[in-house]
Amino acid sequence: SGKRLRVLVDMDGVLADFEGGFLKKYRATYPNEPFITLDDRRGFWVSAQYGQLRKDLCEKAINIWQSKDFFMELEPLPGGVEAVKEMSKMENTDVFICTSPIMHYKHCPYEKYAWIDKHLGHNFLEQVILTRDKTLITGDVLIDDKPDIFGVEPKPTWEHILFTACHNKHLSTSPSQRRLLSWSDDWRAILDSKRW
Ligand code: UMP
Repeated sequence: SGKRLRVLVDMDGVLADFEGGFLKKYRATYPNEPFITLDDRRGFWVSAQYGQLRKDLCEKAINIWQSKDFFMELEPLPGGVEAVKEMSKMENTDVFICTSPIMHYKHCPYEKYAWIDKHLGHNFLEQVILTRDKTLITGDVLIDDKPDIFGVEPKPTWEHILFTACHNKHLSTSPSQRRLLSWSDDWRAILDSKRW
């Protein structure tokens, strides 16, 4: 006891179904273009894998998440909203949503706030951190589906818990890298392991 636990939770791929939302809108927008099933997704960058499929598909992919209503209409991933609500009610626990908006800022930052308002409630907007560099943010844990999180701070305070996603499930990670397989996995044990 004594010190409060600070939990940072990523949004895309952890709370909101970015991959599923992308594939659905990509296929609806470009019904005659090839696509990559979620099972065949490899690597964090969707645009890079589409660019490898065919050069011009990189730009077509980017166009999908730059469009109005893309971020707003993402479905919640199973159990995520419930888990975040539960951990925010725990004693000595502070939860923040730590998310990197795309640089095409017309819709994304607004829609991220609107999504959190809709699914977690207006008061939860106090807990939002928009940053392109998560290494600057101090916390005990960062639950994030991106395998490599780097920035200007070489020694971030948080332990990165890799949240399993279609693009990272086949990755062999170092033995020290802990994973959360889904929100059905034991996230409470991970939090408890970081308490004093
Ligand atoms: N993103 C891209 N290109 C991709 C895949 C995702 O720009 O190929 C964006 C969408 C999210 C952001 O807004 O990157 C990921 O942010 P974090 O999950 O790291 O917070």
